[in-house]
Amino acid sequence: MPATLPKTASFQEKRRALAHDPHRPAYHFLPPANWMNDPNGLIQWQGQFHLFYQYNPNGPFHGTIHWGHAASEDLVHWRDLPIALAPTPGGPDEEGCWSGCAVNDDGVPTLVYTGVSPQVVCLATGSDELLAWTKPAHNPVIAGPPPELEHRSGGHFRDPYVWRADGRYYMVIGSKEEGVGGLILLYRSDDLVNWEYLHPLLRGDVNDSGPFWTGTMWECPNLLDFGDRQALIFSVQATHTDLLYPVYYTGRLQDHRFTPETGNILVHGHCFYAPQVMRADDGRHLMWGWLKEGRSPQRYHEAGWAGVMSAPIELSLRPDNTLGLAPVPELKALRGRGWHYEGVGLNLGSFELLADVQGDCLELAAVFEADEVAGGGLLLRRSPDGEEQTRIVYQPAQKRLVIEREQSSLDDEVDRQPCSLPIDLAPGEHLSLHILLDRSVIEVFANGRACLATRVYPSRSDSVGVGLLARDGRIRLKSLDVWEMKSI
Ligand code: DQQ
Repeated sequence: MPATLPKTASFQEKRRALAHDPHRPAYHFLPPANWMNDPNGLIQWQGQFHLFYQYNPNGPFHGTIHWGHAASEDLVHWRDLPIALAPTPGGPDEEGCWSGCAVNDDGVPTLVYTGVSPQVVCLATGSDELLAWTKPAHNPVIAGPPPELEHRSGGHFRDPYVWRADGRYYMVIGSKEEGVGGLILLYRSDDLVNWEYLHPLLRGDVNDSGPFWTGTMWECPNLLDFGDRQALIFSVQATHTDLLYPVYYTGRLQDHRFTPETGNILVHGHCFYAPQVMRADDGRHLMWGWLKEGRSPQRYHEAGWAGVMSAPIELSLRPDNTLGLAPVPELKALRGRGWHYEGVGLNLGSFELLADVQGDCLELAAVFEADEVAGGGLLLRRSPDGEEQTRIVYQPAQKRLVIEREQSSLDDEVDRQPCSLPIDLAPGEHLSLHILLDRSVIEVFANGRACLATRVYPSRSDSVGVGLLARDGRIRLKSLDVWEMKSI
């Protein structure tokens, strides 16, 4: 935040002060200023969507964690609301109000969250409009891990996620068994206050590396109900500073036991983390995640803000029991000027810039012909001379989509490692990419079943070109649509 702006500045003043930052996303939600991490407490209340988030009002770094709050009628435009939770001196959340969820407890809005330190479960009940929150005197409602884990979890016990079934409350919470792996613990309650520990719902194995490593500690669990199948989603830590990725398992939850059938990394790219999923009134499973910074702490201190929320993503259960992901259709409301192309082809070793299309806030939908996407793809954020550019390239031999970032920025304080998404196309299947570009944010949805997210920080103001690239073979686009996206 510019040094001239006092801490007491209003949300609006803070937003205005940062509005000209070329890296600051324009149509993804982020706080007025300072630090943000996980989405929390997602709930639809009296028709409005409420999004809470891990927030530090004291600067762009993880510390003094509060719950920021915003609301939306359409999932697209958000209104800042007063901070919902702040640490209470002398209370069980004195060192931070960490992640948790929101529950409609027979008409009483209730936040179930992590107090630190040590990590415990706390409650807060809300006023009718969700604007004022009261912490009951009986906090914490769970004072720590179950006795069997007391000396084996290293105190890792956080991020309660609550749902109702058979007239009772159930809760999953993230933990670990040191040297063994991550844990999701299951609890039950009738009143959100008195909790009975049941057993681990899922256990990780730190020594098992395939098909993906599930790390040493599991946080931010979610339980999704798709009828005859359920899904567990959680985020995987390697160490407390190395946050890997969110993963999911689908399977069956029966008699309080979960039998996983299939699993995968939910969003690739090491940028999207700690997602939370809510059930909207219309039945959709809606997910937001934290998009971490890909630049040095020094850079985000200078910028005055760090962290941004992903686009709202709808999750679905596919016929093969994997999860499908797609940005919600409500985002179409932000589309401005658009361009449509059909049957564009490009020969080996060439690239072509789209003459009329430029921008750093765009939505793109590209459908590549099945057999003709060899080593080709799209160019984004390209400067006219190509000095800066970001390439989204499909590599058929490796069966993966790569975002090449080594030329994304001239600034050596930013991460320029490539990031990739495994995607295996069936014979004859087109490669269909749905891309959201929002200044420093890139989210790519591939064939409705896989997602790759990353951050780029071009340093040149003219790095706004868009183009096509055919590197190792010929490419042919069945169609390409590009829209300018409006700011929210
Ligand atoms: N972030 C929160 C924790 C959670 C972690 C702290 C995940 O509750 O485990 O800000 O990013």
